[in-house]
Amino acid sequence: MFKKILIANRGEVALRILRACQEMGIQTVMVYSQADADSKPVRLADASVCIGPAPSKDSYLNMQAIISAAEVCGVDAIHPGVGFLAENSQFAGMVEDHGIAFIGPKPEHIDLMGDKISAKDTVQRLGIPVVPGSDGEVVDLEDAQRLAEAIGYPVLIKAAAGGGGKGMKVAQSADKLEEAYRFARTEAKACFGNDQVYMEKYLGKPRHIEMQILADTFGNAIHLCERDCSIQRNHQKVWEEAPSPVITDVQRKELGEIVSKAISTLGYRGAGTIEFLYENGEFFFIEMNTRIQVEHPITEMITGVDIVREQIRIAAGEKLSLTQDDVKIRGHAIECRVNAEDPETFMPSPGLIENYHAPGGLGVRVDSHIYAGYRMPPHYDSLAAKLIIHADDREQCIARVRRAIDEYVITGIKTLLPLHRRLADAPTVISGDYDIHWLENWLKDDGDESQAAEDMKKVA
Ligand code: MV4
Repeated sequence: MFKKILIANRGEVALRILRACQEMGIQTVMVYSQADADSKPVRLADASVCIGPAPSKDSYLNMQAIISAAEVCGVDAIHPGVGFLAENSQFAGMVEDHGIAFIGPKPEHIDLMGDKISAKDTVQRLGIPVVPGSDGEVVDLEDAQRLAEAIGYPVLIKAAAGGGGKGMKVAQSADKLEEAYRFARTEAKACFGNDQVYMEKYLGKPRHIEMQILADTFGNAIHLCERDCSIQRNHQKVWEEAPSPVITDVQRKELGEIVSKAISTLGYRGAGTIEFLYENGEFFFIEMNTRIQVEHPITEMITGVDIVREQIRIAAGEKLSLTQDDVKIRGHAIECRVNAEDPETFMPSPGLIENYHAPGGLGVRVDSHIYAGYRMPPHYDSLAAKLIIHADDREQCIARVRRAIDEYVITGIKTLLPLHRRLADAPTVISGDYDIHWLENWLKDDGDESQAAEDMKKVA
């Protein structure tokens, strides 16, 4: 097992990884930017190294600085966390070239899944259901027109190097195809330097269901059930839950078996998340994330599995701590992302946190690096805390969400807590009958459920 791990990340996820290391008796080295000198993970780490000024490109994305810190501190492994370099195969390769273990997948699997065309082609060959669409790249407008006729409108043009909604454009009918095709290619080129696009049937009212997997280097692969991440805006998840309120045990078992078998056949290593759209009882693969996810704690709460601990064990060449038969769902979990943002405008709200009192009690977990006196920096994402609630069933879970939010005190900055408190009272959230567009429609109607419900019927 590793003796010392460098955590190449910041904020709540750095703290999360640090906690797993400390419980495993592993020393921690925290790298940080000048803007994070006073951060909680830096204070709690066994050692810390300033790797540069605030801008991410000069610090958390500075591969040479991170690897130099790893060399100087003599670490055995690097955990990349979420975002930054977590899905950068060049970094993963550089780390391993320096004889340091990368706590994550093999570089070639990061590349394979980073390109959405190769990802889709790979998982389809492995038996995972995908959205009907082009067989690979759409090479020109003529190709697009022919494929769209075959698939049937509406169609979605997507960037191969895309993700998170960038380089995506819907064409509702043939006369809109050229504009959509050119827009997607232009945006893909601008955002990713790669204008390759592919086409899929556009699903109008899907849910976003993702399955957590873990695979060790002995061919063992298990799934830790699904998460429903449909409550989102502008491709930013807001409220996530596990298990999904609409997936049955039979569906869960069936999809889980397909996914676990595929991941084992692939020879994948580590934690991963397979993303699906779910509509009319069917699952359609859209993407695979080759890293741990922000929302992993809700899976930990319903299964009792410490996913970060398993990541570290797998990277150290140990077997998974559990088999698929050991995976049982107990109760229900919900995560509210407490972003430092204005709950009306969603504008970032950095600054000094004056008062901070986290809720507690049975089934209440707060994953956060903030504290009274901490200054939320403006340089990075706005995630200040994750309020993770667990209870015996969904109804009690939502009731506990309400109680925990009523108890949560954060002053000095604005946060999304008021939004989450309204979501916990929204009939559609309580019924669980939402899709990926519901939140944006609900916000447009200023949280007026009746109007949003009418809107949903219109798009059906
Ligand atoms: C789709 C789709 C509908 N039909 N693909 C958004 C970014 C990337 N994760 C894929 N996305 C979508 N792909 C087809 N064929 C709708 C979306 C989508 C979405 C997906 C999941 C969660 C939130 C979303 C928000 C907008 C659009």
